[in-house]
Parts: sequence; C-alpha cells; structure tokens
Amino acid sequence: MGHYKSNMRDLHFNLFEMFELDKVLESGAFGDLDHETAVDMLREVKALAEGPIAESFADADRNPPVFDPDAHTVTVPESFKKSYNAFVEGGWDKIGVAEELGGLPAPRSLYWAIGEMILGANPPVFMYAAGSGFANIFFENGTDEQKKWAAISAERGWGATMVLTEPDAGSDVGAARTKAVKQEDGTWHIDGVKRFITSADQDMTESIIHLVLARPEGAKPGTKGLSLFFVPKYHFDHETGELGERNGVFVTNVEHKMGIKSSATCELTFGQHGTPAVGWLVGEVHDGIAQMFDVIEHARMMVGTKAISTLSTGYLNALEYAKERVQGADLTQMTDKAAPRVAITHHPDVRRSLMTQKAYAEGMRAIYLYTASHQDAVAANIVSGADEKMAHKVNDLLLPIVKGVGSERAYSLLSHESLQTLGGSGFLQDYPIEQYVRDSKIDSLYEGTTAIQAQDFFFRKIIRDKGAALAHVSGQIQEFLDAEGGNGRLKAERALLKTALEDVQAMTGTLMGYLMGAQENPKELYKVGLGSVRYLLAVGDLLIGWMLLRQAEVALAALDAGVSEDDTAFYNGKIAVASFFAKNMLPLLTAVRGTVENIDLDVMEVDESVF
Ligand code: ST9
Ligand code: FAD
Repeated sequence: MGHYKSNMRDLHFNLFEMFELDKVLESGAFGDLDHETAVDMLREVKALAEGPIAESFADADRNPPVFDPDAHTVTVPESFKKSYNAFVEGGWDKIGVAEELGGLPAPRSLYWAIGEMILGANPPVFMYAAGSGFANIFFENGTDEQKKWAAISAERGWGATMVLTEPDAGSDVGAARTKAVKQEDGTWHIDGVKRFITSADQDMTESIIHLVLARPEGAKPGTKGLSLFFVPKYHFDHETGELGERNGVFVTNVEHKMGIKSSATCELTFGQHGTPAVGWLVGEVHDGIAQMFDVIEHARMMVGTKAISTLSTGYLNALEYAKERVQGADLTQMTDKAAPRVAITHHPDVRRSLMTQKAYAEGMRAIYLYTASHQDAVAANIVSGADEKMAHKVNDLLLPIVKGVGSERAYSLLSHESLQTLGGSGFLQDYPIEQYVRDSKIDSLYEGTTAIQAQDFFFRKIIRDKGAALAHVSGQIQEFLDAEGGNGRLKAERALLKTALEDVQAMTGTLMGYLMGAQENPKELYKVGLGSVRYLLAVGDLLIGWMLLRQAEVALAALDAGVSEDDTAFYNGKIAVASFFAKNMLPLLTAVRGTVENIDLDVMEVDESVF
C-alpha cells in the first residue's frame, strides 16, 4: 500500500447525497455520462492514484528533476515518468476538456473529485499533465486559426505553462518588464526573463506551450498594459502539428526548493540566446490579464484542492497510526502504574487533534465541491438555486476561500496536528507526513499569497460585487437555520452556527465601515488590510461549520431510514464531527469579531526600527 489514502466514501457522500450529482447528470448537459460511468471513473482513479501515481511520490522527492544548463533541459526521474504515463495513457488528462480537443465534458464537481485524488497522491502529475486543460483555455480565447493549434496541442499531448512572474513582479504582476515587439508578419518577439515557472521544461512531452504575459512596446503600465502571447517551445506546422525549429525560449535555471521537488520550477528566458522567441497574440486582442485569469482561476482551484486533499491523506495516515500506537494508560487510570496501556486514540488530546483534522479535511472538501458545483450553471441551479450569472459570482466569491483558507488550514493542521499525532515518528521520512508538510507549504504562496487572496475576497468579490454573491450564500445559511431540520436534534449546534453567522456579518459590516471611513481619512484603509486575512479565515470557518451541519442533517435522515453497519459508523462520524466543530471552533469567531472591531492603527504608526 502506498502513502496515499483517498476518502471515497466521503467523495460519494458529497457528490451524490449532498450535491445531487445524479440530477446534474440526468439533466443531459453532459451527454451520455451517467451514474454508473461516474462511479466507475471514480473507482478507476482511486486505484490509479493509490497505485502507480502515488508510487513515485517519495522517490521523485529524493531524486528531483535534473537541470542541464548547457542544453537548457530538465530531465524528470524515471519513476515519476511512470506515474505521469499512467495518468495520461488512461486519458484522464482529457476529462473536462472540450470534445473538439478530444476531451470528455464532465460536471466540474466530478472533475475536481477526480483531481482531488491525483493531487493527494502526487500533485506534480496533475500539473505536468495540465496541457490539455491549458489548450482548452487557449481554444476558448484564441482566433479560429489558433483554435486549430489548441487542438493540435491537446492531440499531441504537449505540456503547458502559465508565465507571469518576474524577479520584480510577484504579487505585483503589473510590474512585469518582459517586452513584446510586433513583427511585420504579425508575430511578436518576446524579450525578457520570467522566474518560478512551473513545468517550463521536462522530457515527457514532445513540446510545451507557454502562455506568456508581456508588455507590447508603448503599452500602458500595470496589468492592463499586459498582453497574452502563445509561445511554443518548438515551431510547428500549423496544419499538421509536425515539429520544426526550436523557438527562442529557454530554461536558464531550476530552483532548489523545500517541497514539491518533482515539479520543476524554472527561470525562463525569452529571446536572449541568439534565437528570437516568437509569440502570437492570443485572440489577436490586447486583453492579457483578463485572459490569463481564465487560467489563474483554474489554478487557484487546483491549489486549494491540492492542499485539502493533502490534509485528508495526512489525517487518514495519522488516524491509522493512532489506532495502532500503544502508549500510556487511560487518563482516568493515570495514578495506577500497572494499568493496561492503551492505543493513543484513547487519549483526549489525540481525539481532539484527530477530530480537528477530520473536521477541516471533510468540511473543506465539501466547500471545494460546493464551489465546483457553481462552475456549471445546471449544477448551481440544483445545489443553491443560483441562475447562471449568480453561479459565476458564487464561484468567484468562493475561489479565495478554497485557495486561501484551504492552503492555510491544511498546512497548519498537517504540521501541528497530523505530524504531531505520530510523535517523533512523524518527523521521519519513514512516513509521508513530513513530505506532506513540505509539499503543502507552497499552497499558501503561489497563485497569489494569502494576503492577496484576502484582499481579492474583500475588495473584488464582496465590495465590487456589492455583496450579491455573499448575500446569496448567507441566504443559504439562513435558510438552513430557519428550516430547523434534523427533527429537533443538533439544536445547540444550530444556535452556535447562528451566532457565527452574526459574527461574520458584523465583521463584514466593520470592514465596510473602515472602507467608507477611508474616504475621509485614507489611513482607515490600513484597518481593512490588518483585518482581511482574519476575516477570510473566519468566513472559511463559518462555511465549514455550515457544511458539516448540513452533512449531519443528511446523516441523521439516513440513519433514521436504516443503513448498513459500515454506513452507520460513517454517518455517526458526520454527526460527531459537525457537533465538535460547532462547539469547539465556531465560538472562536466571536473573539475574532472583537479583534476586528478593535483594530487600530498603532502597528502602522510605529517606526520601522521597532520591528
Ligand atoms: C503560479 C502558478 O503561481 C503556480 C502553479 C502552476 C501550476 C500549473 C498547473 C495549473 C493547472 C490548472 C489549470 C488547468 C486548466 C484546466 C481547465 C480544464 C477545462 N478574478 O484588481 P486589479 C483581472 S502563476 C478574475 O486592478 P492589479 C481583471 O481582468 C502566478 N480576474 O489588479 C482585472 O480587470 P477588471 C500567479 C481578475 O492591481 C485586472 O485583473 N500569480 C481577478 O492591476 C486588474 O485587476 C498571481 O496569482 C480575479 N480575482 O493587479 C498574482 N483579479 O478589474 C497574485 C484581477 O477591469 N496577485 N483580475 O476586471 C494578484 O492576483 C494581484 O491582486 C493582481 C493585482 C496582480 C491581480
Ligand atoms: P512577493 O510578492 O514579494 O510577496 C512577499 C510577501 O509580501 C508575501 O507574504 C506577500 O503576501 C506580501 N505582499 C506582497 N504584496 C502585498 C500586498 N500588496 N499586500 C499585502 N501583502 C503583500 N509564477 C508564474 O507565473 N508561473 C508559475 O508557474 C509559477 N510557479 C511557481 C512555483 C513555485 C514553486 C513558486 C515558489 C512560485 C511560483 N510562481 C509562479 C510565482 C508565484 O506565483 C509567486 O511567488 C507569488 O505570486 C508571490 O510572489 P513573490 O514570490 O514575488 O512574493
């Protein structure tokens, strides 16, 4: 058995019992795809993920890709290639991709459930294999001629990258200096150095397409002056796809990192090695940042799902260990030195820790699948009654939660709780958790750091949206509270959720007040910046509490109807975890509310020398 432990029962529960995937499939929006096929797909991916995909996880960490600076190439370890091939040879990289590109359209909830298992087993496999997904986005944004190139790229299985970051342009993408110079034949020459580019070279695909943000000469500063260019590693025949000359884009360094070492993080240099880096303007329109955000939105969902999946397998590994590890006597017999020794699952603090891990892993799984359900109009309508426009807004609102909360909570719980459950053994490479910790730290950094997610959440997804999507989701929580389901059970927990909703609503009002105050005194805006990450995490906790209680209600109904022994344990687990989270986590939001209400400017006013 490999390191990766999926949670198929919980995936099924979410997809079919919570988010009504059967109804989504029966709508006909996804052709012939039916319940049996979806279940088969999940089962096959589970076997693949736990088997060949997980297989190279540790080996490729200890023997990461090798960079040859003279040839500008990256060689991926053989063990990893096997995992990659197992994924693409099964055609799994084509799920969710348009039929024109040889793909199989699928509901996004199913797509991300499949993604969860790959991302938990070996995240770089998913990333290197994202070429067809990138081609799909290029297809959607491209001219008619470029659509054909996208189809060629998907058919030939080319790799792909997203190229934004430069040494002086990280969070501040608009500071990018890479230039684009128009040529007489309508192509562009790209000139500059990008850094930290994931998958910018490898030896698993015959070519790679780079989607690059660069600034046409004379274009305005900031993100709005950037355009998006299609820059292939090799020139190719635009009709047949046959490869031609090498294009002038070269990897000039590969970073040495704390984690996800099998994912090559490259410096990528354009047009500075005697060959021009020829690019084509995507869609022949100068709308680069908006086009790139089509990729970024997928990538943010991917990063959040990766983090949540890693927490889930971290928890399940910790749980397995805890059930077997015998240490100490039951606390009630602590004075009896001859008392029998017990498995550590008997110790209250281990139980607290395991239940905390379970709550966040399962609560955040529900959040990413709820979010995914808003990526399809038909599913959104079934899940929350949102129309197409609202579905889009709800997805926008929740992406920083999936990415920002998912990554922060996963990393913190993996290191503080999952690893801790194993005691000193957790620190060893004999177990996968130390690698989970190292590999998941990146999730709060790339695709926009947590501070950036928190600002995006407040300024763009709430203020600019005039609170519409937030009101839709809050309305759903209120409806749940008003419905008083569960036949009078979990009453205390509902009351705690009600208080949590009020606390979050009060925090929203407070931050809006600071924003309005900034019209009189611009420094009031600092208060939003000081409170925004706390606020993001608080909304995350509210949503987790809500999801877990909704799940508990489904579980109560199932238990009332009568279920098998295995399922009895599963549903009892749902009730226990919802109750635990409501009693132990939701009350903390009242303190966060107080902190947000009391933010002052002291920390902004002290001299830098005091730090
Ligand atoms: C990176 C990659 O880190 C890491 C992993 C790579 C793995 C690769 C594999 C990925 C697989 C997934 C893809 C598979 C595809 C599958 C498909 C299957 C079919 N939402 O606020 P303003 C736009 S990459 C939407 O003024 P500033 C919008 O157009 C590096 N759009 O921003 C807006 O105009 P308007 C990642 C948004 O102050 C315009 O931007 N780097 C959003 O100029 C300007 O907005 C980062 O993420 C949004 N949320 O710039 C950078 N926000 O307002 C982080 C903005 O008119 N920094 N737009 O609509 C930021 O995000 C900054 O906030 C900033 C600020 C750059 C946007
Ligand atoms: P900085 O922007 O310098 O941030 C430093 C600190 O300051 C952070 O804590 C940040 O939160 C804070 N900060 C910065 N600005 C603000 C602000 N306005 N308000 C509040 N706090 C702020 N990029 C790509 O284009 N393509 C890729 O494929 C890619 N892959 C990557 C893979 C890896 C392994 C890594 C490490 C990075 C990758 N990146 C990629 C780049 C990644 O997206 C950036 O590292 C990230 O956006 C942060 O930029 P930075 O590292 O320059 O940090």
